[in-house]
Amino acid sequence: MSSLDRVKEIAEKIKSMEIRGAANIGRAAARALMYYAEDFDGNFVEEFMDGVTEARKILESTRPSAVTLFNAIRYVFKRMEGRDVNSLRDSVIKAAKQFIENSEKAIERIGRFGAERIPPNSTVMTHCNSSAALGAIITAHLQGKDIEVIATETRPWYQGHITVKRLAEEGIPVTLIVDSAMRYFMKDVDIVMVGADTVASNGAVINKIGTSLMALCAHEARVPFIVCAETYKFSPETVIGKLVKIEERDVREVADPKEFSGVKIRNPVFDATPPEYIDAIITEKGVISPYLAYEIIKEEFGVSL
Ligand code: RI2
Repeated sequence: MSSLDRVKEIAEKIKSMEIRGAANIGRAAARALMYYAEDFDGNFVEEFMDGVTEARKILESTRPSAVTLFNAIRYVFKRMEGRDVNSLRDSVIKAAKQFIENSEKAIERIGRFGAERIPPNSTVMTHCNSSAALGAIITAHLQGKDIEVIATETRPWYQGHITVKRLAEEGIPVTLIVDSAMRYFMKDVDIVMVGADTVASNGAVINKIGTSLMALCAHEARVPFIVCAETYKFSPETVIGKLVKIEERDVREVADPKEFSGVKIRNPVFDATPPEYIDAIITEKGVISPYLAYEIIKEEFGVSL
């Protein structure tokens, strides 16, 4: 067995979306590095470093828009230290565990802060399947706020199905709608709560395709549009001008090209919501205006220009 086997296995699952959801992807990347360190049975520092660099490359090539993946790896690499294999191994395992623990705590805090924003007897709309946004909705429900949820199915992967099943399990009244019905139902909604894959330094939020449309509908109807995002969703690269790559996945996720000869099919899976349509971003460090994204990036990652 090679020390990269479990890394490759996790990378494959991230690529095929068996492991999905931005937070989950970040934790999986940290776990993969931990497995690499655990499985490494060589004696040479150089060999360990070559392997961990290869692991990084494999993981980073899976989903280009998932900043959590890059930030999780960055977190572990920053804390990797030692002059021998044993200390390197221990530091990687420790950092990966820390990242996973911080991520779980962040979701719990966002749940608490987010629940404060959900009024009693209200209807919340959500898109896709975000553990951070669901945390807030479920916490509000557990606080006895008597809420209901309208959730989009979220083509082409139908992650909305996971959302509605989860909410129904919690005993929250929930309605499943097609994505294009979001404006039709916006008139019944008190607050929109979604997650984020990436937050850029100008406060734009990159999330599942259709999110920016939901923000536009909410804006038109004067419904608050709230994003739940841990600080490791913020992208340091955007400070130096890099644009967040919008992942375009296999078109067969949308339709079988063989049935549509002469037709071009496209499948972008994320879109960018500009900050002017976002009322607040709920992070584990508190509720902020999207225009404070740069400050969060500076504090979390340090900015060297
Ligand atoms: P949490 C998902 O991406 C969705 O876009 C969701 O809104 C976002 O990650 C955040 O999810 P995908 O992996 O981190 O389904 O809040 O493409 O769970």
